Amino acid sequence: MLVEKSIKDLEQAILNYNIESAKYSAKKILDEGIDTAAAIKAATKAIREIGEKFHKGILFLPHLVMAGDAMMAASKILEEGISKEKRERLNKGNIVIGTVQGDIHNIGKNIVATMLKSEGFVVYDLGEDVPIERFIEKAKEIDADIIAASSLMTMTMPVLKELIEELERKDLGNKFKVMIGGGSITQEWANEIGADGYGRDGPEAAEVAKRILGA
Ligand code: B12
Repeated sequence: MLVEKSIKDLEQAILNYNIESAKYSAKKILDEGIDTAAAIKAATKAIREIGEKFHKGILFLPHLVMAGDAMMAASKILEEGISKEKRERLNKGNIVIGTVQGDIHNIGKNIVATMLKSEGFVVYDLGEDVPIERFIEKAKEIDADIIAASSLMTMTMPVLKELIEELERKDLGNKFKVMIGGGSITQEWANEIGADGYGRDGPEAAEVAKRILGA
């Protein structure tokens, strides 16, 4: 079927680190009116495959970064396809997302942000190296439902704990739910620090956000 072909093409473009082809497939997906969430799920599968090969030493860092670039180029186009009107109609909740202070990894966080958007959340992306105060300020400003924080390094894991402690100190622990993820994060760590949710990847992050908000 035509629908499946465009999604497969996108998956293949990422596996081939081909930015132009990823963009082309993303545009086709929009033209054909295909569900962007399905497209992002497929792209995440491709990135995961690249990640696994990287872990096994079959692929190297440049491959991962190039695949990430192809994924991000496609995501940007897919995001444009989610119209403002659709976002407002769908709005399942407001989410502030960022990578914690001291950490500049953003590929995974960007994927999660795109997935959340395509599932109907309004997402405010604060970028990388985000101080705790900035997460909290923005969450207050936009009346967020969830603060989603990414941490890729063991060194920055404690920042997530500090974020939750700071929210409690400010008596905001019940106001903003906290969802965490990233390479160094586990469900055990989420339980230990009292996070409201943990997601292994983009699609799971969207499921967890829906569960947290009962959306
Ligand atoms: C790419 C990469 C880089 C790139 C980053 C490019 C970029 N724009 O992000 C560059 C080269 C810049 C880089 C730099 C560094 N890196 Co680096 N990097 C990686 C690498 C190879 C892949 C990360 C990645 O993008 N994975 C692919 C994405 C798709 O996966 P992901 O990030 O895990 O995200 C998914 C999930 O975790 C989840 N998720 C992510 N965030 C969130 C958030 C929420 C809320 C939820 C629910 C889910 C979720 O969903 C995502 C999508 O599926 C990892 C190794 C690895 N195997 O992870 C090392 C790694 C993370 N880096 C590491 C290190 C040490 C560094 C440096 C300090 C190196 C140095 N000495 O300079 C610097 C960091 C500087 C800093 N202050 O941050 C270490 C961390 C070790 C540790 N455990 O502490 C790792 C593990 C490598 C290693 N084995 O040593 N790095």
